[in-house]
Amino acid sequence: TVEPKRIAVTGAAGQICYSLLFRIANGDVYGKDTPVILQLLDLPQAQKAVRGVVMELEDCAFPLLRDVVITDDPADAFRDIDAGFFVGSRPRTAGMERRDLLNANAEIFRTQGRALDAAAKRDAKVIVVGNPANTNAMILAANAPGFPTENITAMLRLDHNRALTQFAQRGGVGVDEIRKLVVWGNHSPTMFADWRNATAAGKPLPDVIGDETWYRDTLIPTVGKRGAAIIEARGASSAASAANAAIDHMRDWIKGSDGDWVSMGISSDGSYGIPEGLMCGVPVICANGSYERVQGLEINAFQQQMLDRTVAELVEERDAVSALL
Ligand code: NAX
Repeated sequence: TVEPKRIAVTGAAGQICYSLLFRIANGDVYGKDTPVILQLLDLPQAQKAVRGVVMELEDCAFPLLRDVVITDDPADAFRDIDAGFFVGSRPRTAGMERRDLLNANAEIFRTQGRALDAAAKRDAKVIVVGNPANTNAMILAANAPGFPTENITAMLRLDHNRALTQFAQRGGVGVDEIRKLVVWGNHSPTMFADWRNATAAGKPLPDVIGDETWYRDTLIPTVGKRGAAIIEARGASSAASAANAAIDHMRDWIKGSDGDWVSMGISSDGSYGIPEGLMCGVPVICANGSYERVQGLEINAFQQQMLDRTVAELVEERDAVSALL
């Protein structure tokens, strides 16, 4: 018998979790042989709504779902976890400045970092989805000094998946034929979808598409503004696709990425001139339950310019919350 995995999910009453929890309970992260226990965190005023979602989880009769914990206490939510999906965060409300938003979230992730440090297994894998995801992940790591920083990551995978489909449609290839794509930087419109090393069915992707102007002037901004386009069309922000990206990120980290690159926000070691400690999207290869940053890529002037822009934004965010680091 396989021991159940304990998985904390924050923001459990929210719209991303309305998709995410069902995917986890279905075995989409750890696989169909591994039972799971969900440990759900949300604010006190959202507890009733979480109980409603749990009723629906029960009504799915998922064979792998062994137990569900519902709590508003981070220490209870993170106790002995193997994995944590940090989805909950403070949304921007009318009249709120960017700095206020950064600070409100920094407070949340400071508290949760301390609870993670006190309660989680040291080898737990953490993904931060709640925005500003990269900076929230950095605060979480800074406030969990006894927890390995490499086990805390930020989600760039939705941007990565968005770029994959845009390239595949333009190139007339399958999404699964594209490899070695990366989205660098911040999960924000400054992120940089980089095709330089990518291949489609074994051929260089830039040659397959053969239109540098389209890449620079259409692809990059389309991916950067995709979140806004979805809000405009749907009247609500990306939810099922965000949940799917979080599942992809964690499944690949646990099971491996089969030699392919995936984009993950990880704590910078200074590679590519990215200041140490920033949680920045970079290319990684996942194998044996961990990830390795792809090293030694040659960066041309255009890539450098795009990287500089998104890294500058991460530095700005870090400076805005520096008191909580
Ligand atoms: P919702 O507003 O539907 O849900 C958020 C939930 O978090 C609510 O139930 C709220 O009560 C809870 N929450 C707030 N503060 C909390 C705290 N301190 N502890 C525990 N729970 C708390 O948002 P949803 O659409 O689910 O999005 C969640 C977050 O993901 C947002 O910050 C959003 O911006 C972010 N996203 C990040 C993406 C990424 O690629 N990194 C893409 C999708 C999404 O926009």
